[in-house]
Amino acid sequence: MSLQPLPKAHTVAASRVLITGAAGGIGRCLHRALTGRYARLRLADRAPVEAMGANEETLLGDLADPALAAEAVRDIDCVVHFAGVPREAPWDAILPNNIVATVALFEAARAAGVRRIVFASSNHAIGFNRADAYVGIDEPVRPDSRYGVSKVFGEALARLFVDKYAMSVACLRIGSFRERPEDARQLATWISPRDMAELVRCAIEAPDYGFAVVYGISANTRARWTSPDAARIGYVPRDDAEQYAAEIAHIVPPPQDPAARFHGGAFCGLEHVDPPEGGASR
Ligand code: 15L
Repeated sequence: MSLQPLPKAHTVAASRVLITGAAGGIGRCLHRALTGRYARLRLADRAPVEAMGANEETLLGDLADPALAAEAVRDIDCVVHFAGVPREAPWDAILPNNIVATVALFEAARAAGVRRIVFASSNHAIGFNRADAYVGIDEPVRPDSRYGVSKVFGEALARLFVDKYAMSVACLRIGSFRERPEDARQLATWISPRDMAELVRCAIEAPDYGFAVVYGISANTRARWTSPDAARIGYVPRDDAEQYAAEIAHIVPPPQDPAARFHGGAFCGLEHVDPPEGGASR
């Protein structure tokens, strides 16, 4: 599916947008979709990014450095924060990249008067909820990994910045971002590139919404995550993983595997130990 740039925005509150993690998989998708849409698009990453238009700037460096974070947010209306380690990793990777850098960026944004942040959270913030139950945004968080803990941390930071500093922060609990879904779990968790770009566009452009948590999934027939806040930012997904069901519905882990029992899939199986017989049940 080729992704066309979205048409230019004429009447949006945020006309100067920063995307962090712009060289990553989702970052590149957002860049392609949003190029030309805003008065300024700044693209930050530790890896080089190539500008696509005259109104684009690139910034190379590590956001855990407060000076770099301050430079990244200067004269920006909306920060779209997708930088960080996108998978499970040791603490010495998660702490600097997903926690220290997120704090540095949020604090820099606040100090610079930025009013809005779009935060790339993840379904792994709730991954240890049982797969046979629907999960919305009021269930307790149950991270399934150190990576998931970093996303819970980011959501808590977001809540603080909304309640204390009256900013708008959207936490997008992204599911499985792929060109097409690859297994039975992703029939529920998939988000297409087109819907991903639309979700972020909505979070950038909607009127002030305070704190919002929205699952980043397409309009999947088998979806098990519910997003009442989606309507508040105007997100209406268009794709549905179901069209691929015949090819992939048979790709399932064994029923006793944690990957089958919990929402977070394979992340739940990593280092997983079942409670002893008669112990606390999950
Ligand atoms: C994520 O948060 C990861 O970044 C991605 O690699 C996928 O594993 C996805 O979640 C998922 O749950 O499928």
